[in-house]
Amino acid sequence: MAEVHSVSAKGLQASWPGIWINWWRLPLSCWATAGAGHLKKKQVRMRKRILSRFGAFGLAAILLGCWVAKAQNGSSASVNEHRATAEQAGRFVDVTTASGIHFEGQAYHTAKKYLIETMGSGVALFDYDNDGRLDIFFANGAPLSDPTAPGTIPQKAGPKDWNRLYHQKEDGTFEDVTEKAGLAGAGYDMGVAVGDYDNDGYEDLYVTGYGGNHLYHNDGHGKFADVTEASGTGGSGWSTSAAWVDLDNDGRLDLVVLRYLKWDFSDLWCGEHREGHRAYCHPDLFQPIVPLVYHNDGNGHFTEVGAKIGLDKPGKGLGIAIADYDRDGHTDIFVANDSMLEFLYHNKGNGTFEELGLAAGVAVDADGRTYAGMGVDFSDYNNDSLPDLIITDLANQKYALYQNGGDGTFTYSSYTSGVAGATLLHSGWGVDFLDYDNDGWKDLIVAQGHDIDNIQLDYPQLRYKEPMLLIHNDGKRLVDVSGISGDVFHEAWVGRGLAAGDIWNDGRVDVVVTTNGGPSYVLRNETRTRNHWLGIKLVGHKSNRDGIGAEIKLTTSKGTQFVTVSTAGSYLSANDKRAHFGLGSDAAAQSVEIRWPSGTVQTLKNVGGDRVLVVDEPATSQGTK
Ligand SMILES: [Ca+2]
Ligand SMILES: [Ca+2]
Ligand SMILES: [Ca+2]
Ligand SMILES: [Ca+2]
Repeated sequence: MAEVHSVSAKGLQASWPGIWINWWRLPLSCWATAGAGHLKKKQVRMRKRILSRFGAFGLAAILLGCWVAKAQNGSSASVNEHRATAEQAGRFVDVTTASGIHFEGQAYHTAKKYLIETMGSGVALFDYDNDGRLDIFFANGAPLSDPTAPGTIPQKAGPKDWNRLYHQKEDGTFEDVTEKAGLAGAGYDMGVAVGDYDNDGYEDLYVTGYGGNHLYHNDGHGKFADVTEASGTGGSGWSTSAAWVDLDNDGRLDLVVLRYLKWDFSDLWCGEHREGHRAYCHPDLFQPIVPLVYHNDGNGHFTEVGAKIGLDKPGKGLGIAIADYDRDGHTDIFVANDSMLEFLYHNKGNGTFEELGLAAGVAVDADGRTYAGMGVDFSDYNNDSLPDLIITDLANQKYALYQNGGDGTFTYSSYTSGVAGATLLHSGWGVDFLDYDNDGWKDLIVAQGHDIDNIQLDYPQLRYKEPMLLIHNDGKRLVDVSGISGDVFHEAWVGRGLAAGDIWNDGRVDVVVTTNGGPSYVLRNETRTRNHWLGIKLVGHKSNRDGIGAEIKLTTSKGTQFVTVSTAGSYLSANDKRAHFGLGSDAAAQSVEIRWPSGTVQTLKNVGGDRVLVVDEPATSQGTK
C-alpha cells in the first residue's frame, strides 16, 4: 500500500479496452480530420505529446477521441441513427426549491484525492409514516482532514453533515423531520436500503457507510431507533449499496450489503506528478472484498451467513439488484462490480447461491472486456416477462444492456438496442427503467458525471459534470430523448444516486437525484400524455410484508408487462416499493397476476387504472389456474 504510483499510464490503461474494441470502427474521415489542421494549437500539442509517449497506442487513443467527438456532434451514422420524435419527449421539471427540499451533500475535497471523496451518496423514496405520500431520505458524508491518517473513521461534525429525512405534507411540499426521527447519523454515510424487516407494517432503514453501518427500526410514531448493535448488522470496511431480500423464503427480509474495496486513507499518488493533475486512483490498485450477508433470525437479530450460503466472492461492489432471471421461483442477485467481472448469484433454491456471471454471459461486455460497473437495474424492458439487466459504467465503455434469453443466459444488447451510441461518452451511476410516458414500455433514466474531477485535462472530450440521460423505449429501439425532455437534461451535474417513485400519486413516476458534494434535485415528471396507469402496493402476510421478490404480470390489450417488486437497484439508493404500470390507451388492465414469494398465485381481472391499488396476499392461491 505504501508504494507510490505514477498513474498517467494507469489512467490510459483504464481506457485501453475501449481503444482496442473501437479502432476498427473509425470512419476514414476521422483520419482526414486528425491531419487537417482544424485543431486548436493546444489540442495538437497534446496529441503530439500522447503520440511521442505512447506510440501506436497514443495514435489509437487520438483516433478514438476524434471518432467520439464526431459521435458527439451527431455526425457519425454508425453510432445512433435513430432520432427522437416529439411524441417520445418526456418532461421532467426541477421542483426542488418549491418542494421545500434544500439538501446539500457533503464531499470534502482534499489535496490527497481520497477515493471516497468522489463516490457520492444515495437517496431513498419511501413512505415511513404510512400516510400514502412518499417521503425522502438522503445519506450524507462527513468532514475529512487533509491529510487524514490511515485508520481514521470520519465522523459527522454538525448539521450540514447530517443525513436528512424529509416528510411529505398534505400539500405536496416537504418538511425536514431529521431530528425528530433520530436519523442524523454519525459517520461517513454512502447508501440506503428500505425494507420492513420485522413485518410490523412500517418501513425500516439500513444506512451504509465507511467504517460501519446502521440499522434503524421505525417505531410507527415518526421515530427511528438505532438497533445496529442489538441486531448485529454494524459491519465494517467500506459498504456501498445494500438490498433487502428474503434469501431463504422464510417470510422475513434478509440483507445483502456490498462493500467496495479494501481501502483506507493511505497516501497514494495517482495521475501525473504535475500541478492540478493528481487524480482519484483506479480500483485496480486495491483488493476486492466479500459482501456482508445478514440472515434475519426473526427476533431482531441477524446472523452473517455470506460464506455459509455461497454469497461470498470477493468483489468491488457498487450496485445490487434482484430478480428471478431463470424463472425457477427463487430470487437471484446481480452485483455491479467496478473494473472486474460482474457477478450473477443464482439462488439454488435450498438457501445457497452459486455465482454464474460468466456462464450466463453477464460478467463482461460483448468484447470480453470488464468495465466499471456502478449502478444496475434488473427489469424486463422488452416485455417478454424475462428480467433484463442494465449496468452503468464510465465513459468510453458504453452502458451494458443484457437481454435475458430465457435459457439462463443473456445477450449483450447495447449495440443493437441503441444504448451503446447513446452512452459511449457518458459516465453513469443511478439508473432506473421507468415508464415515464405510461405507454407500457419501460424507459431509461440515468444520473451521470465522471468520477475524476479533472478528467477534462487528459480527455478533452469528457466532462466531470454531465447532464442526466433519458432514453425512450418504443418496444423496438431505445432512443436518446434527453435533448427534448426539459431543461434539467441540459444542466451539468456530478450525478450519483437516483431514486424513482410516483411522489405525488399522479401516475407519473418522478425521480430524486443526488450529486457529489452538491445539491440534490427533485425532478417532477410532467410528461404530457393521456395514457392510463396503475400503481400496485403489495401487503404480504405469509410472504415478507413488503412483498419484495413478488412478481407482477399485468396484461392490457397491447400485451403483458412484468415487474419484480423491490426497493433495491440504482446506485446507493432505494426506490418506491410500489410497482408502476403504464396502461397506454386502456383505462383498465385485463388481468393482474401476482406470484408471491410464498408461491401463492393471485389473479385479478379487469382492474381499473389511474389509481394505486393495495393488494393483500391471500391465504391460498386464487383466481384462474
Ligand atoms: Ca409519508
Ligand atoms: Ca418495520
Ligand atoms: Ca432464480
Ligand atoms: Ca414508456
